Amino acid sequence: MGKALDGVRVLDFTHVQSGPTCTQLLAWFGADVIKVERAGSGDITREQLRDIPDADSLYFTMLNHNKRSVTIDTKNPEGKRVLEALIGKCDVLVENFAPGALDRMGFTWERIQELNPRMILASVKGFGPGPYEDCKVYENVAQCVGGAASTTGFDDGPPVVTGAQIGDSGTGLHLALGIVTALYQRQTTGRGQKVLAAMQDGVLNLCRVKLRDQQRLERTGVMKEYPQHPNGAFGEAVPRAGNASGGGQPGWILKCKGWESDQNAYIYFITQAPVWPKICGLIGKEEWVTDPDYATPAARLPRLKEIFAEIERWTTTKTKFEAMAILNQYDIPCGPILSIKEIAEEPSLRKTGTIVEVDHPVRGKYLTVGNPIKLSDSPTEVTRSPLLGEHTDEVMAELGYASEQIAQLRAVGAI
Ligand code: CAO
Repeated sequence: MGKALDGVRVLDFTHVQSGPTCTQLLAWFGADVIKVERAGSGDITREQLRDIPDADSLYFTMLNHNKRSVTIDTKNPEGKRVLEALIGKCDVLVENFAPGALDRMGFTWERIQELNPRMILASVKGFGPGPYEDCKVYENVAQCVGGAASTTGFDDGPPVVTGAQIGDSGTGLHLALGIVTALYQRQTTGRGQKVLAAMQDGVLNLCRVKLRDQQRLERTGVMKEYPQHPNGAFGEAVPRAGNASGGGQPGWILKCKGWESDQNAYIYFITQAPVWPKICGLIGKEEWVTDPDYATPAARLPRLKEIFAEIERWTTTKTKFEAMAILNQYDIPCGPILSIKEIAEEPSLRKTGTIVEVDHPVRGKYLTVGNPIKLSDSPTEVTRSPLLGEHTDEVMAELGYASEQIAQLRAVGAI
């Protein structure tokens, strides 16, 4: 079966996490992704957080599946010529260098357009145009400047970053959508264009509901579903909401059987209004169905702490999986806190290809997260990440270089 992006050639100048997640997605959808790396060292993540000496790290392998690797010294004049040939042949150039690095290599947008007017130039940067546009940015910086850290954690503690890589992988996803959209528009215009996904913007997009709450707070001075209500105080900015639900249905994380020794023996419990009578029945509080202090969502809001404490008395008598099974019988929305170990071992995720075992010639078998986006007519087969420069000769031959020329370029350090 063909793939959705068959025939699309991507010149992949990405490194670390944000850019590589984007190009890995494009590769999973069928694009030919040619990753350009520096000879000898390559993407810095090849050697970061290594668990096996001399093997590409899991950090690298898990972000660079289904790609080809070529080594080119982009500062060498001969190397630049090879790059020019590649730019002429490719549809998309993706990069996440520090601001200005591509220009310093000599590949300004104007030069790229001269070489290939159909080229789509896609970039991840830390910030969009403005006072911080020249700054380098990593994941947690993006979480801090995009609104996530100030709104994560508990009211009485410091800001907290999340383990979800919303700055890197989140921005990679945004960029991938920008690229396929630009490819679509190119079908009618015949022209390429620049696509920019700034990490601050990507994180803020994912924190959209917090900007909603900022404006609600400014208008009314209170947000009744937040834990600060009714006993705490609200300041000028959206506060950290602990584990409160982001939407109109109050929720909280509650202890389950075994919580004393297992730090993941918890469940997220949502007191969805339509199933309130079922919740009351389950926890033995039938009187709350009709008691005016508890009968309506508005009446319950100032009493959420007490309500969740009562529900927790029930959840602590069950394991998180027992609680999940019972609650689902009553259509009560909930979610056990799954450890990464439990997720890695979950058979249904293996079956759908969301968790995949991959074999690598140096490191052997390892687990990775497969393509989370499933297309019925473009299934994803995850193949291992390339060794450094594994495809240099192959790609050079495709560009029309003879083997003697390739050897010569290698001798002068251009590839
Ligand atoms: N041959 C020769 N030189 C190469 C090369 C190659 N194949 N590939 C890269 N280089 C050079 C670049 O030209 C650049 O040189 P100059 O600074 O002299 O122009 C140099 O390598 C370093 O590039 P960099 O500044 O992008 O890398 P860094 O390690 O200093 O910074 C990062 C890393 C991520 C902070 C920065 O790239 C950045 O801010 N990127 C944008 C935001 C981003 O994507 N952040 C997320 C990263 S994942 O957490």
